[in-house]
Amino acid sequence: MAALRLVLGDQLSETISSLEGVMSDDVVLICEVMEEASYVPHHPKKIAFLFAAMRHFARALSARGVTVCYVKLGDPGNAGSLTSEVQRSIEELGGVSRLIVTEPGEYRVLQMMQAWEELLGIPVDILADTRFLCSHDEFAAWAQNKRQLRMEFFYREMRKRYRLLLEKDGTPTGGAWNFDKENRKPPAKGMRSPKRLSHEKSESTRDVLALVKARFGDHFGRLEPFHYAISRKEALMELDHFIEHLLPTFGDFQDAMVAGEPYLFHSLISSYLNAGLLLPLEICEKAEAAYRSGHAPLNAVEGFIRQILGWREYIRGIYWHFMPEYGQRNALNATRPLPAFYWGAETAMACVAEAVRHTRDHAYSHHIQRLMVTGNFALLAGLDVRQVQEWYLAVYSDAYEWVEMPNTLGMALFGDGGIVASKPYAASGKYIHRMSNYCQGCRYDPDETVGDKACPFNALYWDFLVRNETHFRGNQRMPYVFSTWDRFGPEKQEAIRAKADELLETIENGRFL
Ligand code: FAD
Ligand code: DLZ
Ligand code: SF4
Repeated sequence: MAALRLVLGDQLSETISSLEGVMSDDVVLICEVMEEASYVPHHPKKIAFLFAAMRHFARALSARGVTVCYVKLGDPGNAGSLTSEVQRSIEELGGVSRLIVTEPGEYRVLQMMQAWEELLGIPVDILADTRFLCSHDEFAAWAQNKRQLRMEFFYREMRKRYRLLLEKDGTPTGGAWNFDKENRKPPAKGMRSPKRLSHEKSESTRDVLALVKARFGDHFGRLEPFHYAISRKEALMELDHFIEHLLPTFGDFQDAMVAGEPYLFHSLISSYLNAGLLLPLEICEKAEAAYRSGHAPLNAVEGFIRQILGWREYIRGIYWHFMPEYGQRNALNATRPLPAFYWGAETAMACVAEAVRHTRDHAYSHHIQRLMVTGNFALLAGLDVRQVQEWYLAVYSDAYEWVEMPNTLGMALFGDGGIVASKPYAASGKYIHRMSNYCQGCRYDPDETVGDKACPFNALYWDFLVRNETHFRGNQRMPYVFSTWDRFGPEKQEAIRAKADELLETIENGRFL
């Protein structure tokens, strides 16, 4: 036999580098293993989605004539980890001359792979993941000699390189690189999101659901109803549905939050894209075509392309550029234990309860809920950066460390000291009030800072800034924040800080908030 080719659960693309030039006597190994399914307590929907998609992908490869060795979680002899399954396959198949893999999405797994050549006694080729649009070397070349890394400038380079929304003379379509001024409107009254697709479950998916219920039913999150796409065909249907029905409104309400509406106008493609069922360039090209044909406005299409070509590639670049040191950072020394309401315990904060409920039910919440509700609360309350990261990595079906860590540690928690974000995404209840209708149904009042009915985000916001004054007072992007605080005067300042102390104590003691 020529080669054993390992394909991981988030590498389900027929064009993945590890499958390039696959020969008739090669064997492709895909395995469900307990180690990957439990290194954090993944949401049951995330595990079910991946296992169902892995099984479907294996069948599609077999139908193409590729020899696939698929190991199910419950197979007798399943040795439980990627390393032990690779080892077992090599022993059982006999005559394996080399192992071919595509680099993984997590440093933890890369370290594992780097030890394989010595352990297995055969050559191990770890190939680049060419599904991404910016390689590690290209990112390093861009980052070199820059005092500050800023996504906006990275994104412009990527637009030029891929000629997306670019005119023949090299200028950006519409005369600007960024149309965010036109985006980010508060929700319109009574706003509802169009109906989403729901995919028929095959017998194989039903088997997976039974397996996940039996083995991971105790993890946080609801397994059913399960509507996820699990094949490339279904993922493309999701993408097309988004482009046809939602993209035109995507920009306007990108930052809006509405009670009872988990998805609004977001695309819901991150799980499919990160697992390999969709590819980033095809998504951007379809979005651009929607603009060129007059179907969607430029502010929406540019905003959407920026998320994928800009933010997604930039975030991945940051992860690999700064790991492993990045993972050790905790710039604001945040160590307070994660309150139980992140794992579904009751809270009177309507915005947090809503975001956690969406997360529990769908293994999804949209960007502004992740950043400005659960992330913002964690930032303001100084919650332990490792516990917060573990939560984000476990509960979202699109979460792998390469994308979760810079978003959580860097963007939401400012824990990387300002690599991803030039200022903290800290906001009081007033922001949530402006961008959502959550406060209408809340026990707390977003206009109050002290007193029994005061929105907890308010006192915590000021306390966060003052606690971390040495980091932020001189920040040029926060010019008026500290002058406002200074104008409050000692009495008001004291009352706010006393309220914040009371809130932090409530959190620490696990009392109801
Ligand atoms: P849309 O809003 O429709 O956006 C379109 C696409 O753009 C997304 O599918 C995604 O591929 C990409 N995108 C948008 N923003 C980002 C970003 N900041 N980083 C990377 N890609 C982006 N995204 C993940 O894919 N996995 C994660 O584990 C993850 N963890 C996050 C943790 C925190 C604290 C925050 C603030 C953000 C996180 N994000 C993560 C980014 C973003 O919230 C999700 O990509 C998005 O909510 C997915 O939903 P969607 O597909 O409907 O996205
Ligand atoms: C997330 C995940 C889960 C739940 N299970 C598996 C699995 O059983 N087998 C597998 O190959 N991959 C799984 N994954 C995805 C891996 O954790 C992912 O490939 C690494 O974290 C690298 O990104
Ligand atoms: Fe959230 Fe405060 Fe509004 Fe309640 S009042 S929903 S806690 S922002």
